[in-house]
Amino acid sequence: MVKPSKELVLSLYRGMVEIREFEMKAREIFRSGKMPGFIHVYIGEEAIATGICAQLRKDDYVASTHRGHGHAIAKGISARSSMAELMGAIDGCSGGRGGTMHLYEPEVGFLGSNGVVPPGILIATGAALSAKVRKSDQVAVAFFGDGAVNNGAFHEGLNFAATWNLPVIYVCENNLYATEMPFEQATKNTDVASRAAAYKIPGYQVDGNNVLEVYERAGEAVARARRGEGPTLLECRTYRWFGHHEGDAGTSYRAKEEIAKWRELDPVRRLRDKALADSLVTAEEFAQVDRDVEKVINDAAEYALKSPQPDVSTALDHVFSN
Ligand SMILES: Cc1ncc(C[n+]2csc(CCOP(=O)(O)OP(=O)(O)O)c2C)c(N)n1
Ligand SMILES: [Mg+2]
Repeated sequence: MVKPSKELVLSLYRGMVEIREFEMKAREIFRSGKMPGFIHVYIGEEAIATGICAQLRKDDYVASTHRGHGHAIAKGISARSSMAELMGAIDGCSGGRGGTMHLYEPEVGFLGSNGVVPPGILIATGAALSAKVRKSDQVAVAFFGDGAVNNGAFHEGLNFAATWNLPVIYVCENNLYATEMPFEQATKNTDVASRAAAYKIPGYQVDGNNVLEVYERAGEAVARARRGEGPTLLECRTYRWFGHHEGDAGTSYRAKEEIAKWRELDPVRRLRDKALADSLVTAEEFAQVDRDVEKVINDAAEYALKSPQPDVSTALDHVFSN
């Protein structure tokens, strides 16, 4: 791997810490009973959204999943409007009408978190087709879990994009479980990257808890897509620290030793420890980022908790075309 600059390390660190602190705060608010619906947090997987989105332009596209807060923040939706949306409040990025699984902000290329499991694959494929037709030089990224790869949308999306050389990067966040279902019980071929061969496109397995590795692989895939050479499949191996959603402890179907092993591979701590050991960044510089992010997240929570719910009289707004 190429030696990263100090600026890059600090920027990736900040990106991951912002997602982690956002999710910690969201859990806290959810547990206080103030947040409607239910949420799926991304803690443990921050390196993937951060490393991939750091290679994207603002006008590139991202289609996301039910576990989408990290993707949204990494693509540029502010912590304020993301948290307000989780609260169903009017200052949320979808005006409070979507909530956690419908974060949406086309101005930053974010084509939505998604309550249904695989369609983000097809949404990103469509966005990539549009970019190709318009010759806009944009690329699209689909994030999806291991739970999506045995669904028809995976085959349809990858086959179509490969055939048309579309500028799209398929990012499988393989955290080894789809709700309580271990991936090895859901499929015989657990090597997701190897499936790229079926479509004659490049496929790589990536350490999804190593942000520098994700960043580097994403850079190659994005460059390839922009050159018009077509899609890439990246399988990022990772693990969610907590339950599938808030309320699921995540311990009845996963061994405590397995959870502990993956926590040792904490992507935030790994980046920090490596940069400190290489004397690239000082502890004080990391601490400054931590303090800055804490302010941003506390401010976002305060903002979201103060933001009003939409008025009942507006219930039919955005439903019918005028
Ligand atoms: C079509 C469809 N089937 C089932 C569900 C219920 N469901 C929500 S998340 C999920 C598992 C997703 O697992 P994975 O894709 O691995 O993502 P992860 O939660 O591990 O990040 C399921 C089955 C759904 N939302 N949509
Ligand atoms: Mg999964």
